[in-house]
Amino acid sequence: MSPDPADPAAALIAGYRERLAKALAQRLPAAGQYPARLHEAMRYASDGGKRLRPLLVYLSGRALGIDAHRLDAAACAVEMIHVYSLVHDDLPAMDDDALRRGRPTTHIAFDEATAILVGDALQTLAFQTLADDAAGGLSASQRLRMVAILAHAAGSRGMVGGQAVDLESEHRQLTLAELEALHIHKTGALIRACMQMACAAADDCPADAAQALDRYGKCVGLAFQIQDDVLDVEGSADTLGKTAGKDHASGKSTYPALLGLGAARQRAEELFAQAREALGLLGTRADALLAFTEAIRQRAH
Ligand code: GRG
Repeated sequence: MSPDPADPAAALIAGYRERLAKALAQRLPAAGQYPARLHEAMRYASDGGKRLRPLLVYLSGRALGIDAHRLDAAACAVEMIHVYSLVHDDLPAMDDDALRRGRPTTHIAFDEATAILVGDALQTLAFQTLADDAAGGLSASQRLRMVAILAHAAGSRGMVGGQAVDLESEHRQLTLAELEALHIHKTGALIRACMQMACAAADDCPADAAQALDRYGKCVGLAFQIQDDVLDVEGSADTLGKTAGKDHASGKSTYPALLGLGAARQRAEELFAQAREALGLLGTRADALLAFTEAIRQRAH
């Protein structure tokens, strides 16, 4: 998902990636700090990944003319919530996965109880990060707004709610509308929150720009999840296992299983096109966000 380094948007994105790595390293508890093992596990879990959500925060902020230092806390906070969700999702009580980001999952590398605590601690640290961010130069009401946006997106009316329905769906087949609602909550809500937090960092975000970014966020969030389902099927040797609306490996309903691979790809393409269209209103200021959207669209994993 790395754009061409000769391209100016790619250099900008690489710069934001580095910026995020530094900002995150500063905010995560230092190695060796009491309790050392938990903090080591938090750092382990937070390492790597595409950093899609923080990049969306920085690039949306750029499209609104906001200085990156005002966005550091939001970029870190959304990544902390995302990492916590992955750590918990990988637990035996949920997806029971042994590998994540090409390495043993946190509960395998450490232990199950530690992985639960890593998720808990990353979640609280996300909100502390937003609340404490005096260096970002945001007003208290802007920080409060970000806390509210992120809490709503991560909670039972957002990501956690989507996860709950996802778990229920192992026992019954979802309709397409139910699957779409699940994804809008489980994956889409946090992605949409990236754009909303960028808007909150603007001192005076024009309503039409906020609406355009929100529409963009909704489309990209859903497209990303459909694409994830498609990539899962394409990466699986046993594509025949995805029939009758369910992924036989996980028992869950997926887009390719419900619609067929071609129609699922087409649905993702439509949503990416709508996302691009939404950015039109922001003009050239959104060029880097547009380039990043294209890199997401073309990702292979
Ligand atoms: C356990 C509360 C709780 C929530 C879990 C998002 C989620 C909710 C679980 C992840 C399940 C999953 C693999 C969904 C597919 C789309 C997705 C969110 C993939 C992982 O995100 P990436 O690709 O991961 O951005 P990296 O590792 O690049 O950060």
